[in-house]
Amino acid sequence: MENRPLSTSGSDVMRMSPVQKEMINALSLHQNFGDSSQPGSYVQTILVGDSGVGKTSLLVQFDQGKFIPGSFSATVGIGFTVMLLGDSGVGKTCFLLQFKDGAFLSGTFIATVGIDFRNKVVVVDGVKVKLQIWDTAGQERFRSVTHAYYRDAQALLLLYDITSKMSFDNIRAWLTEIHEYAQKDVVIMLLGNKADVSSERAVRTEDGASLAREYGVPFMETSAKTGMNVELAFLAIAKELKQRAVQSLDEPRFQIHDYIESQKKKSSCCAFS
Ligand SMILES: Nc1nc2c(ncn2[C@@H]2O[C@H](COP(=O)(O)OP(=O)(O)OP(=O)(O)O)[C@@H](O)[C@H]2O)c(=O)[nH]1
Ligand SMILES: [Mg+2]
Repeated sequence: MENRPLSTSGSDVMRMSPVQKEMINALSLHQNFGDSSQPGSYVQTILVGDSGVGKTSLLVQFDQGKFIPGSFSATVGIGFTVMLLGDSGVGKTCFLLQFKDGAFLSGTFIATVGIDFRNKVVVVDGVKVKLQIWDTAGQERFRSVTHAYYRDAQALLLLYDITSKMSFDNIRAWLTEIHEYAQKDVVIMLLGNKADVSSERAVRTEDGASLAREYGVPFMETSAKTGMNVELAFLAIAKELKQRAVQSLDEPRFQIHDYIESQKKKSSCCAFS
């Protein structure tokens, strides 16, 4: 397949062909997929074409209503699906919004119904990696809906709330469920969210770390409010998935545990330690 010179200009999207515009319309229809609590009602659309024709730009234009100019970097694979899991109220939706828009929604808590999704393109080692992030409802009554989506996820971010012992105690049940429904080689990361609320801490950092060690998954504490470690969690996942997709022999294997340990910010206070 031909590789075009590495440049794309803002006028590319301005000069969108009728076919491309039609695709945007079709994609919009797909996004309004109606009752998101119904498994199987999500329609997947795959953008195909030569490297450099503008597939990722088209997706970003559709998703964010803007064109990001700058140097072209090729996309790895057709994108990866990341699922957010954990009890209701641990902060999954806020975590996703912080990553996607850099914003935090404080105030009234609106529980997610069924499942929702957002796209984000991240650049990892000079290549674009598309993440489709599924935000699931933590409430028990939506559990069967979530089960239907597990098999399509390449990575799972499993969250608990450091101010809720119960959300931490339920992590074992979540992991059992994951082993039952998810792909065998799914990338899992355990996250102790709301690390900014140190005065109400109910789960020690060491307890999170030791549970993660027991299951052999990476761990860190995060805050959807301050943004602490939010981007790092997704970047580490993207790096791992990208490495799996295009592993070159001369490249040393990416070590997600080491990467996280070297990059993560620790929460400033820990009530029990
Ligand atoms: N202080 C603080 N509050 C947070 C944080 N993350 C989420 N919250 C608050 O916690 C509540 C629940 O957040 P959501 O993101 O809606 O929870 P959820 O996990 O999506 O819940 P479900 O959709 O029911 O599964 C909201 O009131 C948020 O404002 C955080 O990192 N720090
Ligand atoms: Mg939610």
